[in-house]
Amino acid sequence: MARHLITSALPYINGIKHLGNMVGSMLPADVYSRYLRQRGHDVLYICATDEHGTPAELAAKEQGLPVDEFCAQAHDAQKAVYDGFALAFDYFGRSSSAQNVEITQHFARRLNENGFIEERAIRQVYSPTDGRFLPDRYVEGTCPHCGYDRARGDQCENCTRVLDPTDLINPRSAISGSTDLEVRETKHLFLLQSKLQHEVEEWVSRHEDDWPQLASSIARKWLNEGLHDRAITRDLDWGVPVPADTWPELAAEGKVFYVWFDAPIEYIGATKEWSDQEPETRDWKSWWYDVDSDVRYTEFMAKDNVPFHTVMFPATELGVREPWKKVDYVKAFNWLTYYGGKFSTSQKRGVFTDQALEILPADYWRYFLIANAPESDDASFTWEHFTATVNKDLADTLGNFVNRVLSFSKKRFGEEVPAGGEPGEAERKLGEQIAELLAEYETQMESLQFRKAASALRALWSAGNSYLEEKAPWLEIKTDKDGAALTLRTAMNLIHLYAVISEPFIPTTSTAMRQAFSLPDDTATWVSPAEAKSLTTLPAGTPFTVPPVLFAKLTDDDLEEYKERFGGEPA
Ligand code: B3M
Ligand code: ZN
Repeated sequence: MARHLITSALPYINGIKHLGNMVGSMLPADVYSRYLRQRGHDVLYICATDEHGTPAELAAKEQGLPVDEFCAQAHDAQKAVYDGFALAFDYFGRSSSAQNVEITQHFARRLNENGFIEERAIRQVYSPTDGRFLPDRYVEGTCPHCGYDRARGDQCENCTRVLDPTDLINPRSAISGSTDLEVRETKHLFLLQSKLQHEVEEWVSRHEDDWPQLASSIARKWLNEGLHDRAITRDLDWGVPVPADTWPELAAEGKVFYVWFDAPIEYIGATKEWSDQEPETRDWKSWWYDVDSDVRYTEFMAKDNVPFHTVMFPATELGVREPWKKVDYVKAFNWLTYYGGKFSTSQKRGVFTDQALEILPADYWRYFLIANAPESDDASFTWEHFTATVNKDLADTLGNFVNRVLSFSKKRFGEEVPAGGEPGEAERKLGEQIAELLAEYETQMESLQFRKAASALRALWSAGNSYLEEKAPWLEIKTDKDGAALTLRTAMNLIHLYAVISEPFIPTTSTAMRQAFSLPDDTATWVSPAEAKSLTTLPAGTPFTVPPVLFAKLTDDDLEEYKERFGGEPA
């Protein structure tokens, strides 16, 4: 079996993320990782907080903390939320780790030896009021491309174009708001991406046919515009230091690498953090170095991160001239909007992941978000849609089925899977339908089509409901007790099957469903369509308990309360 390396875009350290961040990177990566692990693959799912750069410094300043202390606390706070969402990372690291510093500096030295780094004097925005240079997000102003008036010096949030602080119209300091800015000369390292254009183009053309359209079209657009040489160092206190052995003068001036230079390298750095904890059993290099076809590498990210992952990071990896693993598949997402407007961390609008968990357990969110993932287009979050989906799919179709079947059977047959009856035409038809839908579910999961996978899962749950309605064991029992036992036993087999196959979406509920049955040696992590067909995994006589209601039905009052708290209209 192939080994699967999986990463999701590293969340910036600057604050708790909103639901849009969750659905565009970490959650689908977790669903996919869980699925592959269940299918018996060797999976390594790595993520980390992205701790350098101006976002970290600005957020620390806002909280009045030294930046290292701020990062340590904010890392733990984010990790706690991800645990709450049941994200099963193999490792969740920190880009400020010693491992990342080491590998980032190594990459820079190698790029330099290979002639892809050059020292250049550039003109940079300097603020006399703040007494410092203002890189990246330290400058805000109007985007020269789309006119958005809160564009940041590194990228315009509105049109996603990557910017240079000197591009901004009417620039102002993000620290003091001062518009008294000047441009001064300073020395920085440049990555000569223009020299790597052809190699990157050649590499992209070998992969883009496999990538989703969203990823390949963005990569193409960037390549067509031509790769520009980019400054990869900054005048900041916090970051990976420029190594003094190679650039003594810049190191003495305290220059650090640009956050987008070291952040993707942290995918490797975090793997080394993981491996350093148990070096006897975990080998980071066997995932990253000289392993081309042995490892399949899938990255998850929102569309604004695509240029960095399809073009710039590959350019870095190519320029290093060492056999570092490059991405095989880029799963990119559009935006999840909040009532058609933007979710925004910097403007604190929408539902944040910690707040979401205060309201309802993770499985409600996991299912809703993946079932409505912004895959082919942007998708809009509304409370109306959320509560309707929870009620229909989770409370009615799945939860109610489980409770109805188990409570009724317990009442009429006691606390063991009932014996009696022989499977007939209805069970044969059901088995075939289940096998077919399960095969469809597997196909969609394997092709990372999350919405379609969710539809297939929902259809599997619905098939159980249709069967139950058709057989109506609550009527059957009056005339044919064995028939009712068969129906309930078959339905319980479906519940066990649902427990296994729904795990990637709703892991906590799946565990509760599976634990309802005391099935000896219940260790199978997956059920193949052929096995599922017979619907006899769970034999008569298996003891069971009725779990508490799996999904609460949300009321009109709940809906009103959510809208009141978060605002239920476009911004
Ligand atoms: N932290 C941007 C973001 O969270 C950035 C991703 C880094 S991935 C190497 O959207
Ligand atoms: Zn713009």
